[in-house]
Amino acid sequence: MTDSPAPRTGGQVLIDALKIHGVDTVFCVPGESYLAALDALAGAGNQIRTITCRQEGGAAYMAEAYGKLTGKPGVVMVTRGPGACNASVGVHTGFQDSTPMLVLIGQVARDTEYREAFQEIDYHTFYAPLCKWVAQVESARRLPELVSQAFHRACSGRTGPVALSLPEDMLTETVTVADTRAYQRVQPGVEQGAMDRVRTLLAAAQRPLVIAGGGGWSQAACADLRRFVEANNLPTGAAFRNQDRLDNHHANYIGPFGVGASPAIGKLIGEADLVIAIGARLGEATTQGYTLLTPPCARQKLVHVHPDPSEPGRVYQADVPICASVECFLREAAAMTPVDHGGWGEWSSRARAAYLDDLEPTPGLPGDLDMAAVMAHLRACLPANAILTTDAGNFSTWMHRFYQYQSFPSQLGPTNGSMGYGVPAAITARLVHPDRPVVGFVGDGGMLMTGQEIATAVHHNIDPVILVINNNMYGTIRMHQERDYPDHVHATSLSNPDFATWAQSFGAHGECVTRTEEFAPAFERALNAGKVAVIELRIDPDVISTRTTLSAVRERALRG
Ligand SMILES: Cc1ncc(C[n+]2csc(CCOP(=O)(O)OP(=O)(O)O)c2C)c(N)n1
Ligand SMILES: [Mg+2]
Repeated sequence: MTDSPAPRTGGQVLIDALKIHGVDTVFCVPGESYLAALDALAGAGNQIRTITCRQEGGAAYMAEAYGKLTGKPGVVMVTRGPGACNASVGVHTGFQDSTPMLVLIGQVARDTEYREAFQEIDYHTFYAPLCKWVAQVESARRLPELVSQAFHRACSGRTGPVALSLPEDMLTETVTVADTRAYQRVQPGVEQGAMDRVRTLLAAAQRPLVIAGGGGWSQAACADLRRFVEANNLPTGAAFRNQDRLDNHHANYIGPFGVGASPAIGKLIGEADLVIAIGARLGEATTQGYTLLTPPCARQKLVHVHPDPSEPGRVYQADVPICASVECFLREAAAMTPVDHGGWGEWSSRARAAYLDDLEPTPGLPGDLDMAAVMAHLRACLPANAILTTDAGNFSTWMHRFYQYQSFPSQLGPTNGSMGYGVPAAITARLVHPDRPVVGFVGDGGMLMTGQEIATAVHHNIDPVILVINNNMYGTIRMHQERDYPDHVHATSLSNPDFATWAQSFGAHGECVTRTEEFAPAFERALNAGKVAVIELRIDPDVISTRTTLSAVRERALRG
């Protein structure tokens, strides 16, 4: 903090503020609109590393993954108009995933605003539904205040992305201004009496069930979740792509909700008489299109804990709505006197048994490369702290169903189902945790959305392993097409490069696997390649998910 400040450019004030708020990494694609900030960033090299990316969508996904991994805002810097447009996909992902992010956008000079100047966009309007807050910094003198406010807003309550628009001439302006202190996270605590109401409902229940997920988690919150569900013997499921909140080997873990979930967990929630949702929004994917719980008044009693006061009660009227951060709620839940849970011992073990049954692969799926065997190998050989990232697509059902997450954070996925996430997230995971194995999963469709960020990994010596599950199609959409318009295939087939040689041309390690027995040695070589590695897994295109084939989907649809 500068007490008697010297004159600085806006760019310098901005980067000094980032340092004060603990930023150690910035993901960017450069633009002439924010050269002064880049110049200041160059001088901050010993405190802030700059990761130069190849497309702003990839850069924003990387920053989003940073937010998920660290709980601190991931920072992405992009240029005006086109840069901000490209970045928006990662900002939307951050919004739906409640991930703290700071988006810094170069903007046209102040004296040309509102003329539709070169690449000018009004970010208040454009980013409004994607961000918690958008501000344009009209004077360099206000940078310390507005950057501090941005960090505060990104990290308080329901965490999420915020954006600052930075006019080019504001960044070059020289000002004398004092810095602020570092931001502090402000979390809503649990209202007096709320835990008594939770305990009363729980004591009266016969078949309670917990759903854990959403933003604002930490290792401490995960440890408290474990204490709470253990002490009360509560079956605990994971919200969509939030499978790393409770060790999947724990006797109370009953599997994931969302895409690829087992029919058994759907039945269980149908039988439950009390649902305790901790941190999860209870969104469309987790609730299977709002069918597992019916809005606005679910049949089950509902305790809904969420850090945004407008959430418990928005879609579902909770019996006990609680506005609290998951950390605050779970601290109290872990300390709560356990209820007598003798009445639901059988319920709890039945729920766990259903999860363990679902780990058994579905028999009869065709092809020489068995993805269930690939997952069994990864489960056996990866350590508890390995991080798996995923793109969106049907291939991800293999990880959802068969991988067992054991530590937090170990799963990074876009709950908004945004393609292109898997590779950038894997790069960030390995950058933040160079000591932990990182495996990114992506389909052939998603790979060509942001796979060029392999060049970023090569450039910055970041070496995750990427598995490309290739079925030569936008398989998810093909599945829906066969279900709704059987035999009317349109716009879902793909022609792909040879992914191994494509990866090699970037300077990466590349291999192709077509048979089950080839996978283990190829994976070992990839882990030890000393550089980013891409393994293409050519699967039988008929295998459309962990449970069924395309031909079965089509035949069922044709039969009506
Ligand atoms: C950015 C984006 N564009 C389009 C979609 C719609 N979409 C969802 S899954 C999917 C196909 C994914 O194909 P691929 O990556 O090959 O995985 P597969 O389903 O074949 O396993 C598409 C196009 C999306 N979710 N995100
Ligand atoms: Mg595909």
